[in-house]
Amino acid sequence: MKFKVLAGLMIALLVVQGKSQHADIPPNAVVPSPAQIEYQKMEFIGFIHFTVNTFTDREWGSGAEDENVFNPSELNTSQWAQAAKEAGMKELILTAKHHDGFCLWPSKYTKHSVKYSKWKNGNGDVVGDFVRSCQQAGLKIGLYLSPWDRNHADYGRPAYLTYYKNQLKELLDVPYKVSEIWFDGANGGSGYYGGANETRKIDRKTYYNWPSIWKYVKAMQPEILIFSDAGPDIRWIGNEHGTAGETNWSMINADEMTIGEADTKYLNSGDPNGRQWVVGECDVSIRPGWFYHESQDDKVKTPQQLIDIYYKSVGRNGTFLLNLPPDRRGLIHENDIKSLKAFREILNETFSVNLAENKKASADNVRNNDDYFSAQNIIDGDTENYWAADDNVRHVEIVIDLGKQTNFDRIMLQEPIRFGQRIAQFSIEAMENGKWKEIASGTTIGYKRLLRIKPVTTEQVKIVIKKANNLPALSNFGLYKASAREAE
Ligand code: FUL
Repeated sequence: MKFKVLAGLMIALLVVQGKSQHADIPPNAVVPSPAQIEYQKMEFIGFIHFTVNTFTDREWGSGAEDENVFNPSELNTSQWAQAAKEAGMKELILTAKHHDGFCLWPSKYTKHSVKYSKWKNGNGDVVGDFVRSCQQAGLKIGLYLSPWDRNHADYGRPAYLTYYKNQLKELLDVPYKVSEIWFDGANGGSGYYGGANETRKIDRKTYYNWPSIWKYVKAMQPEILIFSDAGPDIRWIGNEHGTAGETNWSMINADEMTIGEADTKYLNSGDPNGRQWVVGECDVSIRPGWFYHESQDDKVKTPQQLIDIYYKSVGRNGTFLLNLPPDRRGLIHENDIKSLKAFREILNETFSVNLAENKKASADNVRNNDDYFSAQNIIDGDTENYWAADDNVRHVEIVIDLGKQTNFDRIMLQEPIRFGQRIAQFSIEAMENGKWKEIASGTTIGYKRLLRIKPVTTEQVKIVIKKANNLPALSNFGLYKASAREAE
């Protein structure tokens, strides 16, 4: 009896609030975790490559570097965080330890760290400073701890794994949230190895026992997302140019892969039949190298090059991870900041006005003919609600009436990925002289798809969904006019 009264009250409350209850669409078998959805929504994040290499002018340190070479003159992690924030990045990932083994925090387990350098007389802690600066700027925190360690005497033997786990504990068993941990695929080979100066090969399949490391990491940071060639949460996109495939599924069969021996083509496009949701992350440096080299001061990517990468990463269902390597002062160089700023301005100019917003949308199929799934949902400025089709429908046309002749050259589509990734083929048409004409086409959409086309002027646009692995759904659609500066 009590239950009935309570249920009645709850229904009354929903009615008063003007809400009705609807069953959402049935999800696919493979869907992202809430943390993976949050991750994709960030779109743009940053990498900081900084270590002894910055001072020795190398990309991979040998492990034999004298700790004293690490001596930034004006290190300011707030400057990094500020630059990242102003550029619209939502997270920063720092190389706490790169392949050379030098630790940017005073690790208890080695003498190869900031503690044994001249910098701040051994009292400095770059990781600590970095964490505080990210927190102050409202950025999520990510850490890179190279599995390969060219300094450590035990690398290649079981004892090194104890060392590696101890380091993970130092970095992750902390009272704040670490959002991402980066496990690089480069592994084994020549190194200093405590003076042995030899080549050490490891068995990539077994040496690290990755599943046990992942478990260890998640016990300390339950919501952390783990990056590697093979996930389990975030996958490498298969190249270091920051570009996802034109077709990019968020699913792969990660459980069949070996970290460090990945099939880069497979990673680049994902797998429509993949059993795990493993988001693609598109990493690239703003300079030719991952570490700062003075000789590359005039080789910083232009704002236009960065924009191009944005379309090929975020615009292809990936996350854009851009590296900003601090210089020997410990600051992100002026040239990099200048390019980054212009990149953000151009993006803002292009995407500030959605020319389709609040126009009229109608679909030839709306699930249950219910307004909850109305086509209008894709252009109402709300990215959470969505349009969806009936169970057996795979081909749908949605017409957007813009009300007047409108000129645009950028198109944006989004799927409500919490239900899985569904659409496999689509095209966009425009009404020209009383006839529909195809102006763009694509395969996957996923979290976000951006298309660049030649300028079109029309009053009506049509989205044609041609193939999907389940009933199709869309959460957002946009038409934009690119900033003239995109082409500078
Ligand atoms: C690679 C590393 O070998 C590079 O030095 C860099 O850290 C890049 C992001 O990943 O595998």
